[in-house]
Amino acid sequence: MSYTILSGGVGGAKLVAGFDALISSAEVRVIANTADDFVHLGLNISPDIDTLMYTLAGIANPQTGWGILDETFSCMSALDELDGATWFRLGDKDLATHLHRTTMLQKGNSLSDVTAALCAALEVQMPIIPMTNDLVATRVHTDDGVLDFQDYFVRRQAQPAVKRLVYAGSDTAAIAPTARDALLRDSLKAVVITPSNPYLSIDPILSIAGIREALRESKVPVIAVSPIVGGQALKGPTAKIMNELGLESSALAIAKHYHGTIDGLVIDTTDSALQSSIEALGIKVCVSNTVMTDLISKKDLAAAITDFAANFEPNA
Ligand code: FO1
Repeated sequence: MSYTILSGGVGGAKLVAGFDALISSAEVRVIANTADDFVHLGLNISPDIDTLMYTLAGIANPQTGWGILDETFSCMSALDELDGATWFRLGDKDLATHLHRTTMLQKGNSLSDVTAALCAALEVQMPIIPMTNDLVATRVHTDDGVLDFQDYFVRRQAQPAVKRLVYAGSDTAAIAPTARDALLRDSLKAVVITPSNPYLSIDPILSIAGIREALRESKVPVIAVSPIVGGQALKGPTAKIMNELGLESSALAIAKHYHGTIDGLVIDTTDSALQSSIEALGIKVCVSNTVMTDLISKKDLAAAITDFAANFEPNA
């Protein structure tokens, strides 16, 4: 039995680590959001791919969730001396990833092939697959103008109020071939949507027509994990964005957001009172602990999802 996971951001990588601890890597594939990617200091940077790669390689910085453990920032310090751009913190080892990815892309390799090569070098077993090999970029329409994603998320610390999100390029971007394979594998048991920020990390993946088509073609349940627990996001600006978009920040609002795409939703025990309202939408509910504080809780959540998928009977 295999699982294909849609993931973006730090929260998503935590659940992927739980699946990695629970199931052999051959049985799990991850489709990563690439709409956070940008060219910075002349380098092609793919943050959500790198967070997954470093997490699965066991070298991710556990405090931030991004970048590499025990990193040095000599290049950033020297760049600062030169009045270069240091707002996006790139560690010396992390820079090697961006330098090598940029070189391989400039030689004409696809992002999928580059990612596979980097994962092989870091001995990451679980396939990490970009949602597309084409350029898609999240642009954040705020009350302070239209911002590129990292400008909004990092430089502006996600402070400007979000009015609209546009995934530029998604209307023509093709699903990566290996991403399509991962969604249509014979052995597939379920597609899992991680508790990433739906607006910033998951919707860009779902904005690719080929992804939506493959999800429709695949006959397996699509199960999401709510990123909102007790009305709050565990990390990042999910609740803030929901409020700015005029939505209540609740697991029920998450169910409504994914309605039509998902068959099941995993909600935290804190939100068990919402179960019947969510089931009324025709979405099956699994109530579990969804707060991942250590490897055990990540693995337990992955186990709760595989049990949910195994006993899945779509709502009558
Ligand atoms: N996030 C920050 O808040 N500050 C940073 O300086 C920063 C640097 C960085 C470098 C490499 C990388 O792969 C990710 C980095 N991130 C940083 C996180 C990144 O903005 C987010 O992980 C995703 O783009 C959104 O999930």
